[in-house]
Amino acid sequence: MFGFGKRRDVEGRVKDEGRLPPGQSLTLKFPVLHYGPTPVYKDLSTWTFRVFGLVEAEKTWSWEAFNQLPRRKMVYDIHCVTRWSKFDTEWEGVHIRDLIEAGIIKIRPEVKYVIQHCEYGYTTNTPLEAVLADNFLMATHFDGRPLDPDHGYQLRGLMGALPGEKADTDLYLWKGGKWLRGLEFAAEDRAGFWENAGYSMTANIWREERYRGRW
Ligand SMILES: Nc1nc2c(c(=O)[nH]1)N[C@H]1C(S)=C(S)[C@@H](COP(=O)(O)O)O[C@H]1N2
Ligand SMILES: [Mo]
Repeated sequence: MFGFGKRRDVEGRVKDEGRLPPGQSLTLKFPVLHYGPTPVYKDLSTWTFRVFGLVEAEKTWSWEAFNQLPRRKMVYDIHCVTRWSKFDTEWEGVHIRDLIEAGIIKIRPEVKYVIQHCEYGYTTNTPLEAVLADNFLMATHFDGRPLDPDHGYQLRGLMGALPGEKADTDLYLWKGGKWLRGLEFAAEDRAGFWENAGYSMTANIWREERYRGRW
């Protein structure tokens, strides 16, 4: 079939380019993966985004104020631990390093980890380097449009790999929390939702760090 042929062709190309991590295969779709229900936002006036933990001053933004923050467009290859990968995906949103460099957020020197806090108590833990690297974006838009509810509307953490650049900070997609409501800066690592269910704390896609322990 045409669809199948195209999938295989594109997979062959990204594989030749060294962009297909071990154990992954390409999808042209955009699967939806999460635990629990999708939040419905009826009233954006009650939505807040909060930065807390080891910061000089805790901060809270309204949706309106969040949209005034400096923004970026990024292109990522995204890799799900359940073995699908999607290439050259286009996102727009806010990057934490831009906020730090602009003095909008001041983190303490002892910070080593960032915990993303999402609706319904979903959390995921990431090393500070991955969040400060280009790999992590707090995304409001995918493919030029606001996120679909199932993909994280109205804000999601997005963890992806820069096309063609292998980095230690290339992590699996679950390290991006959908329906993101806050970031906690921490000195110690703390397992999040999927990490408590057995997923890897470190989640490097090139080393296939999928699950905790060795099995
Ligand atoms: N809030 C929340 N975010 C989440 C999850 C979840 O269960 N809850 N699952 C993660 C997992 S396991 C993956 S693979 C990606 C999937 O993102 P997608 O549904 O946009 O493809 O979201 C991640 N973010
Ligand atoms: Mo996942």
